[in-house]
Order: sequence, then C-alpha cells, then structure tokens
Amino acid sequence: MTPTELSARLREVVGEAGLVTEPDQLAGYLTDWRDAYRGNAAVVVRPATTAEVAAVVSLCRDAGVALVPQGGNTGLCGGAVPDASGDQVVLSLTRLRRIREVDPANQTITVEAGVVLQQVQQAAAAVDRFFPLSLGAEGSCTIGGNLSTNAGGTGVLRYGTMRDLTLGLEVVLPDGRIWHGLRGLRKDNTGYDLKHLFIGAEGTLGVITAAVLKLYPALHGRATAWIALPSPQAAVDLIEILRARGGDRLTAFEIMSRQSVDFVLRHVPGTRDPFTSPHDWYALVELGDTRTDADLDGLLEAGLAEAFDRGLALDAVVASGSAQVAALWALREGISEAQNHEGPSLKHDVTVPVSSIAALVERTDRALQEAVPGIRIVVYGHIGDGNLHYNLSKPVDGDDEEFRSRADELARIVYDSTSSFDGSISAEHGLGQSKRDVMADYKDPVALDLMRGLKDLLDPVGLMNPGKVLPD
Ligand code: FAD
Ligand code: 2HG
Ligand code: ZN
Repeated sequence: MTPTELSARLREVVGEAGLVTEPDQLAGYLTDWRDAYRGNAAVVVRPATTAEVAAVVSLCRDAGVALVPQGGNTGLCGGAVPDASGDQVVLSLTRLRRIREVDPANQTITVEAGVVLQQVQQAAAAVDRFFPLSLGAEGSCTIGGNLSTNAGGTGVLRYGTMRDLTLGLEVVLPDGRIWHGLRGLRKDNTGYDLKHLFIGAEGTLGVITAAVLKLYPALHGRATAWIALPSPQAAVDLIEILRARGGDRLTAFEIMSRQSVDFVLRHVPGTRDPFTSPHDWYALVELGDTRTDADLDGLLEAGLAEAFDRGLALDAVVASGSAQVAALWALREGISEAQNHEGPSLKHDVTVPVSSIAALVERTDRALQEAVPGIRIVVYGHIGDGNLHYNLSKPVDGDDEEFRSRADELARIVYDSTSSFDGSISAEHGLGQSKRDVMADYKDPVALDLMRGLKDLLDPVGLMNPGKVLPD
C-alpha cells in the first residue's frame, strides 16, 4: 500500500476530522512540549472510538507502517514523538474523550484514553469522591498517557501510582483485536493480571482505549505547610514523625533544594519566598482527612513542634486559606518550567529506598561538582516515595552546547550513584527514547530478556512504537 493509499483508507475509517496531513497542523504532534525531541510524520490519525482505533491498527499492520500512540504529549522522555524517518503514523487518542460511567458505590470511574486527567478529578469531585493522581501537567495529560507511563506525581505516598489506581483496561492489540478487560473488580484471581503488561509499556504493546479507575472518599479537610530543613535526612525523619502522628492523613511530602526554589522565584511571576532568609532545603507537606472537623492544623503544628525540638525544622509556615495553599504549591510545581529558562535541563528521574535518600544526595552531589565545578543541581521531588528529580543546569557562565555535550557523562554519574543504592534510573517518567539505550546497563539481563519475549509475543512485527523502551 502506498502512503497515499494508506491515507485514503485511514480517511475512510476516521473521516476528514480524524486525519491531519497539513504541515502547519502536523507540527504540534511532531515535537514534545519542551521541544527536546523532534520527529517527522506525514499523517496523524485521530480515531474517535475503540472500533476506529482497531480498524486503524489493522490497516497499519497490513500496510507494514508503525504507529506512535500519543495522548497529551506531555511526557518527558520522548515516548510519544515519532522518529525522524517520516514513515511512522502518529495515533492521537485525544478524541476518545468520553467518561463512560461513574459508579460511586463501587468507587470507580470508567473513562476513555483521551480524557484529560483534570476532567477525571472533576468528575470524581462532582459525586463527592476523589481521584488521587495529581501532577503538574494534569490540565493537559491524558489518562491513556498516565497509564502508559504509570504516572506518579504528588499523591503516590498515600494512594500509589497509576498501577495501583487501575482495576480494568480496554486495549487494542497490535493484531487489531480488542481485549475487553474493563471490569471494576477488586478481586479477580482468574490467572495472570494482564492489565499490568500494558500499564507502563509506553505504547509498545498495544493501544489503551479505556480504563476503570479507583475512586476514594473526598477529602474535606486539608492542612498545608512549607518548612525549611537543614538536610534531606531531616526530611526523612520528619516524614516518620508525621506518619506516626497522622497515619494515612499524610497525603503529600515533597522536597526542594534551594537551587530549585531560586529558579522558581526568578522565573515564575507572582511567586515569593515565604521566609525572610534562604535555607538549603524545603519541604511541602500536606495532610488530608475525609472529615471537615478534623484538627489537621493542630496535628501538623504538633508534628512541627517535635521537629523544631529535634533540630529537624528551621522555619515553617502553615497555610491559612486556599490562596496561600496555591501560592505554596506554585513554588513546587513551577520548578520544571522555571529550569527551562536557565539553559538545557538535563533530567534524571531516580528512585532509591527512602532510607538511602540522604546518602544518595551526598554521594551524587559530590561526584557532580567534581565533574563540573559550579554545576547547578536542581534536586527536588517526591521524597516520601524515594523519588528525586536529579536535574542539572550549566554553571552560571557556562555554555549551552558544551554542557549538553557532557549529558551522557553526567547521566552516568547520577545513574551509577543511584545503582549503588539499588535504585532505579526511571522512577515515574518512563524510558521513551531518552533512556532506552542506557537501560541495557542498569536493568537485570533476565528481566530484559523477558521484556523482549513479551514484545515478540504481542507485537511480532514491531508495529507499536518502535525505537522506544527496549534497547536494540
Ligand atoms: P504522552 O506524552 O502523549 O505519551 C506518553 C507515552 O505514553 C508515550 O510513550 C506514548 O506513546 C504512550 N501513550 C499515550 N497514550 C497512549 C495510549 N492510549 N495507549 C498506549 N500508549 C499511549 N509524570 C509523573 O509521573 N509525575 C509527575 O509529577 C509529572 N509531572 C509532570 C509535570 C509537567 C509540567 C510535565 C510536562 C510532565 C510531568 N510528568 C509527570 C510526565 C508525565 O509522564 C506526563 O505528564 C503524563 O503521564 C503523560 O501523559 P500524556 O497524555 O501527555 O502522554
Ligand atoms: C515533577 O515532579 C515532574 O515536577 C517533572 O515529575 C519533573 O521536570 C521534571 O524533571
Ligand atoms: Zn515528579
């Protein structure tokens, strides 16, 4: 089938509204939001139903043309961007945007892959329920992308990752068949749990078209604090204090280095330092409760008093009112964007056991400063999950190109250090194209063999997102 014939056949399936071929309209699908990865494609196909997705997959399989699934295109590893050949077809799922069912008694919501995360949160709130996945890109990322990257974010500490929030999936397989696994069951021991193959697969094993997700009771009470800390170890100790006092009420615990906060204060309009003098580390902590009359401020203040007594906290502000809560979260959520204003951001999304966090930071910072004196280390993230974003910016007077040319060497330093604590080189962003080669050096070889075997079983011709996840 020639490319023109394939386009004509695809148009028959998805209609005029479902096909993009004009270069100016294609552009947004061919690069990621940071413009860190660029690819090429002559066609973007946008089916609106699961049956259309299945027909598109079958057509592309028959034509021998590879597909690159894409949701909100907010991923950080280039997984949704096609390669440079121009031969791949981008399969955008953003027209699959129906919320199929909300079942408050079963505490579930059934949504299609293209529904934006924020819309799921809002639909849950409308029935006095809570969908806990929360991340900076929630206004534009999609449930299909969240599932395919097994997204994490700030609620993992209490509620887990997307893997933990999913009960059932509907998937179009690379051979065009539809797996109807959309069941809202908390218990189902009828053999292998297939949904976990597709969650976190970054579009390499099939196309997720819908999911049954877990809901939780709505949180009606909330307390938020911004705390200055002397060290990452103090943050780990403070988590223990707050867990001992508040149990599951601890819903978020984020850490930020001063460098990270400096970038936000410099580049994000309207932000300001809650304290009068700078500190080396900060934590943003949140408690939540289903009851409106729970004294969460009191609980937080008692935990902080213990932390001050033990020298674990140096200063703190407990937010009064939603405007202050939003202002504190802006200091955290602005880091990713702010760093883009300081030249190339070399991103490393690593995880170690929480008990090893302090030693990881000490060892990694020292090695990085030795390699590039003056390097600006933008460490922050979900410390309660052992997950730090070990992002790097060039020294103040450094040169962009020279810094970029050292990316592999600096990544090795971060990953070797992470590995020495039995950690992972991708905590929550996935592998995409940016980390797939380096994976060969850090993943257990037997695990890699099994992954290749699964890929061969489900996608023997390599139709789904080739060049991503699996090293050559
Ligand atoms: P895309 O970027 O479009 O795709 C991501 C991957 O999934 C690609 O490999 C793509 O091929 C595949 N894919 C997409 N849809 C489907 C589908 N339906 N079926 C099969 N494969 C599919 N991530 C976190 O985990 N935690 C965070 O805290 C976090 N914060 C972020 C903050 C910002 C400001 C930004 C920009 C990103 C952040 N991310 C975070 C990255 C995160 O991976 C994405 O935001 C989100 O999960 C991706 O969703 P998406 O719809 O944009 O997917
Ligand atoms: C976050 O936690 C995201 O803010 C993005 O995972 C991290 O931009 C990054 O490196
Ligand atoms: Zn993160």
